[in-house]
Amino acid sequence: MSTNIIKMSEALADIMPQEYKDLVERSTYGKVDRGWRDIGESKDLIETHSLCAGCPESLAFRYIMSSLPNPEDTVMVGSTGCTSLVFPHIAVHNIHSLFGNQNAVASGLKRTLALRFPDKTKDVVVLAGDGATVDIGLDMTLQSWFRQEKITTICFDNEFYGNTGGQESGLMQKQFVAKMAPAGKQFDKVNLPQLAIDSGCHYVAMLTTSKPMRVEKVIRNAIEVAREIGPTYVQIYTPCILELGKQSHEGIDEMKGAEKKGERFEFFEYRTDQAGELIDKNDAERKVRKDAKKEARKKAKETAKA
Ligand SMILES: Cc1ncc(C[n+]2csc(CCOP(=O)(O)OP(=O)(O)O)c2C)c(N)n1
Ligand code: SF4
Ligand SMILES: [Mg+2]
Repeated sequence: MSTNIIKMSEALADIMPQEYKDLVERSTYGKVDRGWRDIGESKDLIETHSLCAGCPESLAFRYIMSSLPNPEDTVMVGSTGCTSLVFPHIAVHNIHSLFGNQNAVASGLKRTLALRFPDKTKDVVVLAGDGATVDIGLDMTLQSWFRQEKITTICFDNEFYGNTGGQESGLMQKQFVAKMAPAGKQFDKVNLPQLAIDSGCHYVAMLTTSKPMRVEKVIRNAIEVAREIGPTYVQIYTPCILELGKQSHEGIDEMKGAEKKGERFEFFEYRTDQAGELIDKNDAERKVRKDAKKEARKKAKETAKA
């Protein structure tokens, strides 16, 4: 299959911004073992997206995009919210679903792609906010897990409805007061990772986006397990710096604080035995490829010297 995913109309080429040209020409399609370290040389997301400056959602998006194991054969499913503002700026096939319906849409898509392309591996990845995943879309989210759909669900957890000005969500922390939720949250954050485990997910992780390598590994694991075994769930803290009254550079510190031991976003990972076996096997294969590459580089250097 061609890795030529997005194309520029020749008639418009002379007026397209350089950013868009870079996206067309320098995406990392076709590269095995891609990851966040490719960000400097490649491009999967336009920088001038419409999120607030410094919003951690943009960081998380970038790490996820660079970590998709098979971007040329991936379809992402978004939902209404701040996350959806980025989808028009990415170089991966994507669908915008009605708010809350994302896991139902992804389920149908996954099944259709399996029928249409029986000889291919097509990954379907949902990426939606906490309001879409846990509140209005909870039924669709859980039912897709009950049905063991082979899809990955990623929730950008900013602990409220960001896009509509700050309403309470099930993932909001207790006693938090938001602009549109002045009474303060009366009960604890819903434990969705536990619900995901109880609902049949084979790989579940909760993390912040402060450590790119961690995001890369988690995303890769979640997608590869979903591809072979069944549903997976990843919850990433992407604080709304606007609501928290933080400067654009302060998102990272907020995430580092929230992932400390005992804090609500301390790193958590769960794998079923079957998922664990697959992850170990894939890691071993990756290591063989990495060592072979290292050896080839060493040999090339020696040859150049001689
Ligand atoms: C069916 C439907 N209900 C409600 C809305 C209004 N709406 C748009 S975005 C949003 C909240 C999004 O919150 P979340 O999913 O947490 O994403 P965030 O903006 O925080 O990233 C709501 C309620 C809508 N667009 N469609
Ligand atoms: S409102 Fe908050 S979550 Fe939405 S783009 Fe701005 S900083 Fe990010
Ligand atoms: Mg939200």
